[in-house]
Amino acid sequence: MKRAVARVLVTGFEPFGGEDINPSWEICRDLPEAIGATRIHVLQVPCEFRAAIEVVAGEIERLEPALVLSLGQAGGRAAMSVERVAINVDDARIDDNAGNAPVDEPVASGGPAAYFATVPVKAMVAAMREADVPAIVSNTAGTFVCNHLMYGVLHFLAASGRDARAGFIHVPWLDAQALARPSEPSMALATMVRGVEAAIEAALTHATDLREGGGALD
Ligand code: PCA
Repeated sequence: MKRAVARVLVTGFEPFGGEDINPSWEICRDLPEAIGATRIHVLQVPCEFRAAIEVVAGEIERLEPALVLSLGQAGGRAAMSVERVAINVDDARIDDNAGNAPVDEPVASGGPAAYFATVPVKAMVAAMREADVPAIVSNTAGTFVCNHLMYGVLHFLAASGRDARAGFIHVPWLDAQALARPSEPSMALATMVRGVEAAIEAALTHATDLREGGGALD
């Protein structure tokens, strides 16, 4: 019998908030087509409540990936931030790209208060640091479209009985974006790409998470 090739779906967002680019999508564009025997599929996601989840859920149904890793821009953060948890709240400070700004609404009414990432967050952080990429476990993905998508993907996978693992990494400004805000931290695209590759490898090879590491960059 022919063995199915394992697939990973990596998503990045379109630009939002007045930016011309979104590092999360720039990373996707630079990822290799495969890591070992695993095919890497990338998908650009609208920065819109609801539509973001629908687009990714549709691609999950099409590809049946073993791993779904979503990326999002978190300007102002200094390190690659592997999110531990997504909460059942939409609370937008700015409009999404469709002009929606929900306030204190559930992502899924009747859904659990939160989902933990089902990827090994500490192993991913350790692997990124091993690759010389500053990385940290983050305990909040915010309450905008990124948290919404992370929650929505984990909810979709759980509700549809899929055992694919899912996680989310928030990434800093790209160097080019920081030219206009020189006192804010930024990272080179190649560094972020190297980090995401290391994180994917760690997620594929660690069935359970490490017991230490991932906290403060000390
Ligand atoms: N970052 C936003 C949404 C899209 C993105 O790239 C967030 O952190 O919610």
